[in-house]
Order: sequence, then C-alpha cells, then structure tokens
Amino acid sequence: MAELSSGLVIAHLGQGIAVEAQGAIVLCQTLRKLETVAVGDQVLWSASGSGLGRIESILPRRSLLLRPSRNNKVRPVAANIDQVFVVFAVEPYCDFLLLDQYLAICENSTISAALVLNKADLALPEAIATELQHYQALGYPLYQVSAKSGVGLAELSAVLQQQVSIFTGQSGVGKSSLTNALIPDKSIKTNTISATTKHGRHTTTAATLYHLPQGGDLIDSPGVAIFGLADLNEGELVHGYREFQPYLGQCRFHNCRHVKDMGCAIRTAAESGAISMPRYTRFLKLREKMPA
Ligand SMILES: Nc1nc2c(ncn2[C@@H]2O[C@H](COP(=O)(O)OP(=O)(O)OP(=O)(O)O)[C@@H](O)[C@H]2O)c(=O)[nH]1
Ligand SMILES: [Mg+2]
Ligand SMILES: [Zn+2]
Repeated sequence: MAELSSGLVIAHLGQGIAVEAQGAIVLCQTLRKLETVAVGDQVLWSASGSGLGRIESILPRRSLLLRPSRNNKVRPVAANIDQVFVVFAVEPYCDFLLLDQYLAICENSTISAALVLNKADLALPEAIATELQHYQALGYPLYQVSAKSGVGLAELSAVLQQQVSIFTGQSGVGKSSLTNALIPDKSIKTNTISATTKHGRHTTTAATLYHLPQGGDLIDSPGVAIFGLADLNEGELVHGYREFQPYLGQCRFHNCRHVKDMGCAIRTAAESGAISMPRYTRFLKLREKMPA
C-alpha cells in the first residue's frame, strides 16, 4: 500500500484535480467519479509516479454546497465552506431569482450567506436599492464594493479572514476581479485556470481556492445562469425564505402549500406588505419548478 499524504483540493481541472500538499501542487486523478470531489475537500492521496498523485479518500466534510446537474442529480460545488458571498452588479443586471436560490440553499445548510454588490462605481437604480433594503432587513449582510475603484474592499477583506468563503453568482459580475483585488500577490495564476474566450473575456472555468494574505481561504467560482435548487424539497424551499418562519403554522390548512390556498398566512402577509411581495412572487416561481 502506497504511503498516504493529506492535501487540500484547490481546483477541479478538466485533466485532473489540483491538490495542495505541503506548499506544492500535485495533479491528482481519482478512482472515484471525478465529480464527487470538490474544491475545498481535504483528501488523502498517494504518489502515482512522475509527480502525479491519486486521491484515495475524501475526509469528512463540515459543509457542502451542491448544485443540480443532469438527470435530477446534484453535484458538489465546494466543500468545507463557511460562507457564500453571492456577487451581483448593476451590469449584468442582477438576477434576484438566482440570489434567492443561493439564500434558500444556505438557509438549509450550515453555510451562512452574504450579498456583495460589485461595480459600486456604477449608478444604482432605485429598483435595485429597494430590493437590497429588503435583504438587509432580513439580516443578510450586504457589502457594496468596487473591484475597479477599490471602494468597500477593506471591509470585505476583513470579513473574509479566518474562514472559508466562496464567490458565486452570474457571469461577468466581477467575482474574479474582486478575487484579484483581494489577493495582491500576483503569483496566483488566474489565467492558467481561466480561458480567454474569443470575446477577449476571462471567464472562469473551474472553481479555484486561494489563500488570503491575512488568513482565510477564498474560492472563486465560474458564473452560473440558472443555479437551481439542488435537492431542496418543498418544505425546505419554504424554510429557505427566512421571513416566512413566523407565519408557519398559522395557515388555515396544515398542509397549506402557500400558493393559492385559502387562508394562507404567508400570502396574506405578502399582500399586506408585512413580507416583501417580490420575494413571495419569486418563491412561487421557484415552487412552480418543483416536481408536484
Ligand atoms: N465598472 C466596473 N467593472 C468591473 C468591476 N469589477 C469587474 N468589472 C468588469 O466586469 C467584467 C467581468 O469581470 P470578471 O471578474 O471576469 O467577472 P466574473 O464574475 O469573474 O465572471 P465569470 O468568471 O464569467 O463568472 C470585466 O470586464 C471587469 O473589468 C467594477 O468594480 N466596476
Ligand atoms: Mg471569473
Ligand atoms: Zn400557507
């Protein structure tokens, strides 16, 4: 039996898995399905010759962020993370449905969530400002930053210390730009893992973990269009909207689905303005996509 070493998965590349061990990076293969290994995983690996390695086992995870894949299956996005930072911007216009999906998934896990409005150098439309107030009222931290001007970066950098975080969100919102701004050490090879498309844009193709200079790890991840609800069920989706909690158990019917049901306390609260109608409307949209 080959000798086992421990390591940290820092990137999931097409041709293998980059594992950091004692300061070096080893390209590893795995006998398991590649998709089951995630960035942030602690693994045991063995040397398989010519500088390559083989992942033998994944150590127990303290958290796992999942996303849907084909055939109603889920696949891991990142493991052992403490907080998801959903990055969005005015341009491309922010997708609140996507934002709600991330929040719902975090509500149902041990991972906490925060919002990052990047490109704060651009004017903020009133409609977005109003939505953001709703999220803040719900207790979600909001960081307004600009990778371009540097606004808000010190505050964001401070919260990233001593924890493992991931930047997620739509493509083009500036996740990689922020990562680069937060990690002044340019030795990080962003371009080796992001491909330049024919439009000259550096679109991130693999989630990659970086060590922050002041402590803590940050994972930059590829942009997503539709995140989906991973394996959340109906009850978990309801739980995913934290402002619904006080109304649960107050609906007329115990099996209320909070859609068009008579005497639904959540719907009534949305209609009276006690909870945000746009959030409730997005809940209905997500609810509709679930298998009946
Ligand atoms: N005005 C402005 N533009 C920015 C800012 N941050 C990033 N950008 C621009 O936004 C575009 C996309 O930035 P990226 O960092 O590649 O975005 P991303 O979220 O990593 O995109 P994917 O990797 O495709 O998911 C680039 O043209 C950046 O120059 C900012 O603070 N202000
Ligand atoms: Mg990127
Ligand atoms: Zn109800």
